[in-house]
Amino acid sequence: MKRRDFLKTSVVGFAAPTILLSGQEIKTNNNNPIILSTWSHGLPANDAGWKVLQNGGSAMDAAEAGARIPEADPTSTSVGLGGLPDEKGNVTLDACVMDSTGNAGSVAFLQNIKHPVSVARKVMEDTKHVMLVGEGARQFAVSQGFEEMDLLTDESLEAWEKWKKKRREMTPHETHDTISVLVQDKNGDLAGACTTSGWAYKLHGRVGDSPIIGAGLFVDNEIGCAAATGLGEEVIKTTGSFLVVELMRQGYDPTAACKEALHRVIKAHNGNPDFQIAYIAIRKDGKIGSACIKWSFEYALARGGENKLYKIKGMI
Ligand code: SD4
Repeated sequence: MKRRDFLKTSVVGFAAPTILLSGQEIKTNNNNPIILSTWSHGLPANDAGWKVLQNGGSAMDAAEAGARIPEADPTSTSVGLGGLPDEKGNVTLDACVMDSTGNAGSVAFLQNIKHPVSVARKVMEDTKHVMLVGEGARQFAVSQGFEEMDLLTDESLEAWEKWKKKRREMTPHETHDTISVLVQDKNGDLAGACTTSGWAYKLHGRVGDSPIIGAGLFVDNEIGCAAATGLGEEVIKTTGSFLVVELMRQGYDPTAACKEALHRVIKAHNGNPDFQIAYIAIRKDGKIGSACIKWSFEYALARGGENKLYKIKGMI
């Protein structure tokens, strides 16, 4: 059976498809760029990324430009400026990028810098490392000319002060808004970016999945790319985005791959987890997919001159 026919017919539900050892037969989607982002702020992120693509920018340029939009938006309460702080009132940020060459950069537990995604890109391009954290990441950002600023807004300070009185544990689902941006440019190359302030009122020092390559984001230019939003601890434990890409390599279609990765989490929680995870994915041939555990999830898809929000239902 030809690979193309196999992809059309093979994957239904959670049945394991025949394992194909290489994704090299997946045809490349050329001249039909795609930007796929999490949540409704993915719409303005996609617009920004699209402009970059139109001006000849790469998939990586577009993913970074897209992620910077909610980072700079004070009303986006889980990303960058205005992101809800940890339990001590510190805004601590996680972000990563991965490009079509398999190169990656990441920052975690970064404070006082509005655009962690751009710092992550600097780590990728201007250092020999993949990941910088905390004070070291901040010092690196400053050395690269990033401006330091207080990321608490009047609103996020007020919300934190209100929370402090009761100290009720929030789940990432209650304060969701992590932005993950996946891009396929006109050459068919893939890249992604992911940025967040993470779990609102988390323990000081907590780092989620979003800066962890393979968890919050993974790109394999031969196969596809995937990214996560939701409860980072559970995404890390299942190496979620890497798993989605590997499942696509094995022949799962993008939505089936997202579902299978989530199915493992659901199974580990006796079929009824009380938290949300959602994945988005683009396969090299331009097919996109998404799935979420429960409730609903929205992704923004820009393709062929349109940029639209799609709502999907949870698996359970
Ligand atoms: C985290 N995955 O820090 C992030 C939170 C998130 O939508 O995605 N919220 O665990």
